[in-house]
Amino acid sequence: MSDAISAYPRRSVLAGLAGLAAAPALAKEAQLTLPFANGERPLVRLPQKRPLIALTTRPPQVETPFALFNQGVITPNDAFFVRYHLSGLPDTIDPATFRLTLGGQVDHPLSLSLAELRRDFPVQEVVAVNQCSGNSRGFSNPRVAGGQLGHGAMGNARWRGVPLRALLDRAGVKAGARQVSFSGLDTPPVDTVPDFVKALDLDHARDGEVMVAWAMNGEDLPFLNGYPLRLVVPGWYGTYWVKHLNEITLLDQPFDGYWMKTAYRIPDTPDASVPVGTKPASTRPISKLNVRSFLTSHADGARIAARRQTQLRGIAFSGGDGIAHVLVSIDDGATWAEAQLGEDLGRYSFREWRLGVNLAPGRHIIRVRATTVAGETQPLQPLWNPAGYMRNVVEAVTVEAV
Ligand SMILES: Nc1nc2c(c(=O)[nH]1)N[C@H]1C(S)=C(S)[C@@H](COP(=O)(O)O)O[C@H]1N2
Ligand SMILES: [Mo]
Repeated sequence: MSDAISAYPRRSVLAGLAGLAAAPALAKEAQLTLPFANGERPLVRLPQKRPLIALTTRPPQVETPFALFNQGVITPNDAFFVRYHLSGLPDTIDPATFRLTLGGQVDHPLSLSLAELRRDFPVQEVVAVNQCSGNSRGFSNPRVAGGQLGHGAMGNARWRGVPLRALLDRAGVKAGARQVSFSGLDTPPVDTVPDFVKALDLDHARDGEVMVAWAMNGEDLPFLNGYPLRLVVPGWYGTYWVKHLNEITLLDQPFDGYWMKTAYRIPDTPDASVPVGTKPASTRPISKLNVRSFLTSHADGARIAARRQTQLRGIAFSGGDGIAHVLVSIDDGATWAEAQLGEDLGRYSFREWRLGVNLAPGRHIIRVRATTVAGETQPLQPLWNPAGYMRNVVEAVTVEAV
């Protein structure tokens, strides 16, 4: 067995976090401009990360430069986005003394070391997209409050860990249990800010796919992506993917903490939207990813050789129904051609698509539209909600053939 625990370069994590506390780790590397008003952003280098697009520094929040998504369907660990709500990050986590507890409505409460977790339970892997609910919020029109993100608050990785169901079975869930809550080691800066706790219905928690993961793309989780353990909820928005997970609690009633009851809620309408500028009459917790697709091979404003074969390429993904097809238009949506799909890494993964095109000289507006096996597709006009969640409109990229 690869003993990644003792092999873990603990000192480098500690050193990295010491660096995080000291502002110079956030020294500006360069600038980059996202394509909306006030989109100027510094690139910063956080521990274990290459330079990424800074949103805030306390807590650390960075998104992935979009060009990276053209390099492959797996997002490298050092390029994976980082999102936190609370500034109280743990500054040291000792893998030798760390414990994951599982309590509440169970017959046998558990307190597991990392070694026990890896040794005593089945191990499973899934390739899945972690996407923030507010990914692409900066494109919302009219603008809405919240982190003004481009399209880089998403990433696709191979996660390895223990199915949550195995832990629940070991603890023995009591008959009255209804929900499971998840809490990590990060803490609010002041008592008035509620701790970051999320919850899933018991049936979802024990579906065999929700995982407690310790590895990402074959390595320990980067510290800022949740070392040593995080929840992985395939097909659901990143908000449920609790990092530095150390406390799982079985509840006999729905969890009503701030991060479920007040935050991360969407209009309770079929497409989670409301008319622009209005408030929803009622809301529900955000849940499953909607279907999205992107052109990654060419950025807005790119110049392409005219009257030659050009390969367009990109990605598509959904909340787990699988991508049925991807259509591409090079004439702003007047006509569409079906792209070829790349390797299938599973229904929660980014799926590559490719299409060869031959462009006449001039400007071309390229649009990409994915449809799932269940028949869900992307809207041609943007949907709107007050929090700017779940953007999945068919995006447009203008290129110039010369
Ligand atoms: N402990 C903890 N886990 C957390 C959060 C947090 O603030 N604290 N943010 C959540 C949100 S909203 C998102 S989008 C994902 C982002 O995961 P990443 O930082 O690994 O990219 O982490 C989730 N897990
Ligand atoms: Mo998020």
